Amino acid sequence: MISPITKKTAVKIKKLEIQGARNIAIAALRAIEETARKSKAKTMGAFLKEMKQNCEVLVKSRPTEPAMRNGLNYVVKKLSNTKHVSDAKGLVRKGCEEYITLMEHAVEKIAEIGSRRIKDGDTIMTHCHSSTVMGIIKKAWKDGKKINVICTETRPRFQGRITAKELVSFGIPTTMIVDSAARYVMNDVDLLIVGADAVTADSFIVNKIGTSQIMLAAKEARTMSCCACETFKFDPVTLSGEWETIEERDPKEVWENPPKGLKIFNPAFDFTPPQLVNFMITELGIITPYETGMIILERYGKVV
Ligand code: RUB
Repeated sequence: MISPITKKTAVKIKKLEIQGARNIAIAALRAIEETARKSKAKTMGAFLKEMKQNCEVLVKSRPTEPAMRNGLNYVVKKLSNTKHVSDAKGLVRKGCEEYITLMEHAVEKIAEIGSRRIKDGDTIMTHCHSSTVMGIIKKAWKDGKKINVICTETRPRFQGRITAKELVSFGIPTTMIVDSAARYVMNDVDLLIVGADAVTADSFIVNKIGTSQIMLAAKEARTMSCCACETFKFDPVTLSGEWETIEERDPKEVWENPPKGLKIFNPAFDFTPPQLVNFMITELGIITPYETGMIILERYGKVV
C-alpha cells in the first residue's frame, strides 16, 4: 500500500516544491519513516513489501537522485535480519535519523572546507540552487569575507531566484544574470561553485542543465571551478556501467502555449566531464573528480 505521506511527498518532489538533491533525500526519508510508523502490516513479509513499494514511488519521482536512492537503500538494508514488525519500525526510524544526521554533518563539513577556498574580495558564481553551495558561501560571509556572488536565473524553473533571495536576505551582494550571460561575465569570476545531483564512477558530475556549459566557459577563461557535493550523491550503480538517467521534464515548463508542431526538449540535468572541474569539495575533504570511482568502490564494493 502506498501511504498518503509517500504520495504527497512524491508529488511535491515531482513539482519541484521540494528541490535540490539533499532536500529531496531528506523529504523521502521522512516520508518512509512516517510510512513505517503508521504501517498496519502484521507480518515482516507484508511490512517489507510495503516499504519497497513506497521506496519505489519516491525513487521514481525524480530518477536522477542517488542521494535519495542511497538513503532509502541504507534504511531498507537494515531490515534484512529482522523478525518482528515492531523491531523493524524502530530500525527504519533509526536508519532515517542516522542518514539525515550524516547528511547534515556532511554539509556543515563541506561549508567549513569550502569557505577556506574563498578569499576576501572574491567574486563567486553559482548556478541553480544548491543548499550545499549556499552553506559554503554563507560560511565565508559569516567569517567576514567581503564577497560578491553572481547567480544565474536557471531557466526554465528559475531556481536561481531561490538562491538570489537567500543570498540577499543574508546581506550578501548578489547579481543575477540570465543563463546565457555566464560566459560574458566569466572573466570577473574568481571561483565558480556548483552543486551536484549525482556523481558517476567515471567522474562525471550531473547537475542542473547548463552546468557543463558554464564549467566550459570557466575552463576557457581559466577561472577556478569546483563542485560541492556530499559523497552520498556518488552513484554506486554507475560502477557497473549503468548510465545515470537524465530526467526529462514537461515541455510546458519551457513554453506554456507553443505553436503547433514545435518539439520542445527539456532535460533537467547535464553531465560535466572531469577535465572541466578543478576540484570537488566533499565532506571527506578536497578531491579531484578522478577519485570518485575509488570512493564508490571502497564504500559499496565490487560488483560481482
Ligand atoms: C537542483 C540542483 C542542485 C543539486 C544540489 O536541481 O541541480 O545543484 O540538486 O543541491 P533541481 P543540494 O532544482 O531540479 O532539484 O546541494 O541542495 O543537494
